[in-house]
Amino acid sequence: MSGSNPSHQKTGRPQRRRTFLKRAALGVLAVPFLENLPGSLRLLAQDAGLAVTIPGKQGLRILNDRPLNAETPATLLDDLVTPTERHFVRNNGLVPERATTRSLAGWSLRVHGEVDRELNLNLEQLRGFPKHKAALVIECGGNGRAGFFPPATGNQWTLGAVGCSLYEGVLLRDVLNAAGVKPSALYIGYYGEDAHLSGDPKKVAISRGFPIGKALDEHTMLAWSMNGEPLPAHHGFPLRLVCPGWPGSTSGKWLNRIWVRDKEHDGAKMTGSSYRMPKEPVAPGTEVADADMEIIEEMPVKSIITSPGSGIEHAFGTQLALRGHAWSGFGDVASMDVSIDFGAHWVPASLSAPQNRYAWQRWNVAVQFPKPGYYEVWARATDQTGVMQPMLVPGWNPKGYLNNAMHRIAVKVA
Ligand SMILES: Nc1nc2c(c(=O)[nH]1)N[C@H]1C(S)=C(S)[C@@H](COP(=O)(O)O)O[C@H]1N2
Ligand SMILES: [Mo]
Repeated sequence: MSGSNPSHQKTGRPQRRRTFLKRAALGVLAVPFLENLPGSLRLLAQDAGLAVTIPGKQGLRILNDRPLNAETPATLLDDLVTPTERHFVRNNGLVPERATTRSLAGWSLRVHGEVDRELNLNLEQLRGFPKHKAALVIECGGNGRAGFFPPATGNQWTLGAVGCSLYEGVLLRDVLNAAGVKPSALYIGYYGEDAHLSGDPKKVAISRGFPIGKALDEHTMLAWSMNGEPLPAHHGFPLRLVCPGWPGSTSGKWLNRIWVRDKEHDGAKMTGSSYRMPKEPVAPGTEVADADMEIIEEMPVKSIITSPGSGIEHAFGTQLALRGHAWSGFGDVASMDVSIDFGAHWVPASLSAPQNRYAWQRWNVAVQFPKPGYYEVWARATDQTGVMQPMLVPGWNPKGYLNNAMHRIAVKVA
């Protein structure tokens, strides 16, 4: 993983607990259908090294079961367009019943607030707007959290809370313009149908948003389809926002309401330390007052090595082909380089243009090792503003956001 020993996946769990879990899970070995186990047992089984599946997903690593949070190992992110089975899942609350029953009865999208006319649109009416289709990166703001020390609480994502799937729907701006955006409009806030973990209907699991400028930009979508199919239950059926280039938390799922506001939205997980960074850099472990934090907007430049995986053995004297993806919330990625000598020399990789703005970009390179032995391959993207990925974990922050350290893999050349 990024910023620490590349040959180990850090889980943030102390070793003692793992051993205990291993023993505890042996009791469930006799259960033939692991996917039918209750969630807590699935986690135990996974910790014991058994293959645990989430229905509709393949090879994901479960970090939390209630709410469901699961990331994708880097080698399973090799596709240019991430298949739905391999797209990470980040739920803050409980998947709404509608997403499983697939019923549209009683569903509409309400658009209200600083608009000339309130809208209530069903899916058929939404389909009447000009269609929009794009491959878009969604990356959780906490992707890479496991690399921070002292550790930040929350899901210990390593590299895999990112995906680039194909979304189809309409532009948010077309719908907002149909409602007529008043000059007083400053920000939008989203609401979805997922319930708070407590089950308390007065509590909201998450309600975030973004400035009206981002809402009216030509890339922000209301999507009903992912990879050519109606949105799956975990990804927001029947409608979600896709706000590319910004933290995944802005891409509201199970969407049923957009509130156009005359001030910054203050819904659940918009305030306090949620999805916020210290305004000024702080020493690791510092307590930061809410007033000294600011909302995360663009996600920084980043890349992953999707092939080969870490820990492979490679035949001496032959070239090793490496590839992966690179992306940035600040514009296209301009160049991609790899190093096989801990950053002493860099080899440029070939880098493809994105298939559309905010899609990730494929990179490829072949390297030759000078002698047998142990190597690390480091991969570094540079975006079009000239900013590159840091070698080590960047600025510590209380919630462990925005770790875009270079991905490193271990290679044994023999
Ligand atoms: N309604 C709702 N929208 C949501 C969330 C949620 O829990 N509820 N999680 C957010 C977060 S934090 C992320 S990173 C993305 C994850 O999208 P995915 O599960 O499709 O990968 O959805 C966002 N939209
Ligand atoms: Mo997230």
